[in-house]
Amino acid sequence: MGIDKEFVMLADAVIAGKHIEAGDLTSKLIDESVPPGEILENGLLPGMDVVGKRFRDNQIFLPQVLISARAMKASMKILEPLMVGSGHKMKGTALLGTVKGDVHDIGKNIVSIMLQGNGYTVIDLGTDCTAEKFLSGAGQHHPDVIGLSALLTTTMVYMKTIIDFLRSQQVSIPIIVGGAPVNQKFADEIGANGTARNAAEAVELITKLMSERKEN
Ligand code: B12
Repeated sequence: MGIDKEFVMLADAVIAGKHIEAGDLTSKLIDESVPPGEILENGLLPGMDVVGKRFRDNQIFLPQVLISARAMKASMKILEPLMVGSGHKMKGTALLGTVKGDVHDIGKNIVSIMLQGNGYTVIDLGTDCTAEKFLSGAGQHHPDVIGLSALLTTTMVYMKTIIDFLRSQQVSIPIIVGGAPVNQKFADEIGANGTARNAAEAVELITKLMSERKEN
């Protein structure tokens, strides 16, 4: 069977929320030496994209989205160790979390995996994170960058609260923001040090911010 057909089958498994099938297809593609990044880009993300559009158009409802998310996560669990790699010198530490009131974590987890795959250490605070949680995470782990994720227009506004709070507590490291509703204009308005539309761009942004910090 052609790889393209298998990508379509994987996307379909995510759309239908078949987590066992999604896991099996992912393992099969790995066995066929397909790079994990391609499995993510060509199978999982297109599947989740369809889910998002159907949810937006009221063709499916929350339970279906949840089982699709579970299928996506079953596959990501297999891809993650392969994408993260090991043994090489770490470039820096990123502290990531989804902001208060928001439980969406698939995108943040992909950013985390891509960063780790590119030699960064990631401290993941999880979802529904308050400003205080980011402050204590920063104090404990001394990250080089903090990344805030939000998927809801109602929770993205809390990003400004977090940034203002961290700055008031003398946390001066770069803070970046991301998630589907976030754009450059919003990032500028709330005083973030940058934003990225996807995980690959997030890695580029963080690498750029790190090299700027080293220069100063
Ligand atoms: C899956 C999903 C869910 C799942 C989440 C499961 C999970 N564990 O994450 C569940 C079912 C729980 C859910 C719940 C809800 N959801 Co929902 N959900 C989605 C859906 C379909 C996909 C999101 C996703 O995972 N996308 C795939 C990932 C890979 O993309 P991403 O998150 O954008 O991440 C990428 C970039 O944004 C970026 N990025 C992400 N984070 C960061 C961070 C940094 C620092 C950087 C630099 C970059 C970056 O890189 C990522 C990787 O490339 C979206 C639709 C959509 N198209 O976005 C709706 C969506 C986000 N949900 C929506 C809604 C309304 C809800 C609910 C309020 C529904 C309800 N009535 O209860 C609840 C809210 C729960 C809560 N309090 O958070 C709306 C939001 C509308 C709005 N404008 O606010 C959306 C847009 C659907 C819609 N069109 O109506 N949801």
